[in-house]
Amino acid sequence: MSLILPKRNLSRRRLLQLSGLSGIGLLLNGCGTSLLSNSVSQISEPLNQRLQEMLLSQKPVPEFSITDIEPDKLLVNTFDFTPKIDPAQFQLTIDGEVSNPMQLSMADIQKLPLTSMVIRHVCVEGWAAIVQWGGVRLQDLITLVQPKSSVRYIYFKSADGYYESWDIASAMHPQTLMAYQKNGEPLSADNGAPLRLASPIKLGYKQSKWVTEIILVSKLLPVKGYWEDQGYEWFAGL
Ligand SMILES: Nc1nc2c(c(=O)[nH]1)N[C@H]1C(S)=C(S)[C@@H](COP(=O)(O)O)O[C@H]1N2
Ligand SMILES: [Mo]
Repeated sequence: MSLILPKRNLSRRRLLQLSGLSGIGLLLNGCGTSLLSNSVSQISEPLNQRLQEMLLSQKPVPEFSITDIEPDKLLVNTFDFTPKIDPAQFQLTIDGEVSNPMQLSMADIQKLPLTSMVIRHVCVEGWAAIVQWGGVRLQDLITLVQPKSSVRYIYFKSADGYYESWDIASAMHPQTLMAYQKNGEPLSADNGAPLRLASPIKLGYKQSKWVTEIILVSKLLPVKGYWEDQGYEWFAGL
């Protein structure tokens, strides 16, 4: 029963309404002191044209059904330690080459539309698992911060020191989520709570757990990712 989540398939038009001034104002009522609501008054522009066009060209990957979930197959794969994060104190910072840098609490994030998907997680070490992830679309968070048209890449910093970089098109994909639920339950600390990346289009090592900061940039740095900097492939598409 807890596996069945409401699935909100918002049309693009509806999402733009939500991202617009009036929609966000309604959506975020009641979080008057957060930085998100302070900056919503500045959100009046649509997404830049490059990213808008990118969204139109993206096709979703077929999903599995709830009954396909393999609860025991997702192995915890943590290379250093599991950071202890108090979800009430947690703030996600989104900055870089953007017009509207933001800090969002979990309460702010959970007011945005919830997307749930059942996909296969594939680890390069030779195991895979069908998992349900629930969370906010990364494209919605990116839209909120208003990226400059120069943006091509996105960095993710994690509380355990892990770091990753992605191409912006993969980050804008409709099934790339910042997840806070796994298999219909709140995400556990081991699986990346309070917030982690989840996407059917990238290998497991691209899917950072315990993400604390998202940085939008025009150029890749010499430092690309925890595993990539040890020789693993950077794009790591599935
Ligand atoms: N911050 C952080 N994110 C991470 C890792 C990690 O060690 N630290 N391991 C990666 C790898 S290799 C995989 S397969 C998945 C595993 O996710 P899980 O532990 O929730 O199964 O997390 C990825 N994200
Ligand atoms: Mo992995």
